[in-house]
Amino acid sequence: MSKKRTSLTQYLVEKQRTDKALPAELRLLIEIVSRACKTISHSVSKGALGGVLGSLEQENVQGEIQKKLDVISNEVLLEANEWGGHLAAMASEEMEAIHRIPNRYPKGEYLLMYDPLDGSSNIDVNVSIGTIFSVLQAPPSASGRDITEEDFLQPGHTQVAAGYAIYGPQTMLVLTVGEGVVGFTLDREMGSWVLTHENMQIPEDTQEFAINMSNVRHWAPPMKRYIDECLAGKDGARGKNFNMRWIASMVADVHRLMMRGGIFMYPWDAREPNKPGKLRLMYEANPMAMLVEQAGGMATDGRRRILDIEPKGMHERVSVMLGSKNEVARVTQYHLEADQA
Ligand code: P6P
Repeated sequence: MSKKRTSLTQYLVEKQRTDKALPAELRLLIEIVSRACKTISHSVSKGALGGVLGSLEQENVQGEIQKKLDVISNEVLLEANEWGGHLAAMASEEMEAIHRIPNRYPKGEYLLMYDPLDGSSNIDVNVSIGTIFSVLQAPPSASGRDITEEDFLQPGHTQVAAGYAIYGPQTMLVLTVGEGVVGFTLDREMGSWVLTHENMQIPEDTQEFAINMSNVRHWAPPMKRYIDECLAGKDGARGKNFNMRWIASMVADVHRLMMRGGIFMYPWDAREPNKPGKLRLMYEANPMAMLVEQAGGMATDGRRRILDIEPKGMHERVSVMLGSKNEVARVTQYHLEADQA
C-alpha cells in the first residue's frame, strides 16, 4: 500500500483547524498563487516548443530587458489573483506601479508581491528558474480608501506568508505561513501539489558558499575577508575546505541551501556604490529571509536582520547574506567589526 500523500489543499485545510488558524482568504490566496505557478511551470517547460523563449524589445522597471516568459508569468499571476476577492492590491518586479484590484471585483485584506520569474538570464539556457512571492496584510488605515504604495512598505517580519516555486528537474513549491517551512512537489500526471518535505530545516553549519566570484574586485573588505578565508580552506583560519556554487538564479541557489545548507551572498559592490546591492528587498530578500529564518537559518544585509529593514520604496534593493546560521553570523560579524575599525 503506497504511503498516503497529502495535497496542498489538505495541508492548508488542516492548518485552518490548528490553534493559529489559517484565515480562509489567506488559504485561498495561497491556492490561487500555487495554481498560477503550475501554469507558469507548464509554459516554462515547453521552452522552444512553446515559442516562449527569447527577449522582448522592452525593459522592465529595473532597466532589464524583459524575456517573453517574464511578461507571460507576470500576466498569469495578475489574471489569477484579480477576481478572487482575497487581495487589496498586488506589486511585481515587472511593474513600476502597484496593481489595484479593479472595482468590478471584491477586495480583500491581503497584499501580494512577487517576482514572477526570477533568474530570467537562465530561461534560454534551460537552467532552473522560479517564482518568488510575499504576502502582507493591508494596514487597517487602508480600509475604505485606495491602496497606495506606502501600504506595502512594511518590514519583512510583518509578512503572513512567503514562498517560491522552483521550475527545475522537479517543479516544487516551498511555503511558510509562519509555522515552519514545507515543500510540495508537482505531480504532473494529477496536476496536484503533493507534500514531500514536511519540515525543511537548514543545518547551522556548512562548507558550501554561493556568490558571483567575478565581482571579487568590487567587494568591501569584510566580504573579501570572509571569502578569502573560505578559499584558504583547511590550511587557513577556518581549518576546513569550502565548496562553491553559483547558479545565478536566486530561487535555485536558495533552494539548494534550504535542502542541504549553505550560505548565499549578493553583497554591496563598488560598481554601483549608491545601491546597497542588486537584489530587491520587497519581493526577493524579504520572502527568502522569512523562509530561511522559519527553517532555522539567518538572513542579514551584512549588518541588520533583513526582516527588520524599514522599506522606503517598492523596488528598493538590498545586500543579501542568508542561509546556515553560523556562517551568516560570521560574515555579518566581519562587516560589523569593519564598521567599528
Ligand atoms: P548575477 C537574477 O537576475 C538575479 O536577480 C537573482 O536571481 C540572482 O541571484 C542574481 O540576479 C544573479 O546575478 O550578477 O550573478 O548575474
